[in-house]
Amino acid sequence: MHLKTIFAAGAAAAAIAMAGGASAAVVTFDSFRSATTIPAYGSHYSEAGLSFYVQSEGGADEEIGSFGYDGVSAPYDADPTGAAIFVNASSAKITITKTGGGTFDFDSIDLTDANNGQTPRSSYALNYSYVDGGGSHTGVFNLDSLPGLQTFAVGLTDVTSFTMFTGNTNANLGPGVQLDNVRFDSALDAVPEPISWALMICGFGLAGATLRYRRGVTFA
Ligand SMILES: [Ca+2]
Ligand SMILES: [Ca+2]
Repeated sequence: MHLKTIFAAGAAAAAIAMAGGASAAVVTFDSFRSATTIPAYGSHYSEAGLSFYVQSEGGADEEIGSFGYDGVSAPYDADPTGAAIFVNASSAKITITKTGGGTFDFDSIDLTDANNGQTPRSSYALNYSYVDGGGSHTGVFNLDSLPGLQTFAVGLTDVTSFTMFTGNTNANLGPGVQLDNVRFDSALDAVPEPISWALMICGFGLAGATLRYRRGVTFA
């Protein structure tokens, strides 16, 4: 193998090992697709390392639903080939946490109002709050009134919990919501996995060997 090739291989192996500190994932909710009806799925759902918990703002359990079926509700279904979930209860909240505890980096989420633009809403402003290493914060997703999902870049790191407030009553204006494609990075602890260690040692070893060889040639 040519020296430059060896050096590149070593550097690449080291880079792969360094990149092993986080794993990107996406929650698609596609397991909600059903051929027959609109099921209610209870208040808890977990997929790909994230957990979703739907409650009233007072803390009582609420239901997750999905239009993900091949029936008359097709215009309401924001993901025609898979499924999205909806929460349309009055004054409900959807809390996202890392399954099993810890923090996650929240990259983006796809949203539309609960009826996917099929009926007018009193508001399209979806309020949220979240907790990260810097404390509690609030914000608003401003949804459009059109059918179809919008992707909202969130770009938050080290999030402990992220809560969206569905509103949809006069007392608490809001769109209800359908959500899909929650993209996140699950920060693995600083300790690399064994395969990463092997790649890193291999990478640094090759790089070191290359440098030693070059030094030998130069100063022989
Ligand atoms: Ca989906
Ligand atoms: Ca929309």
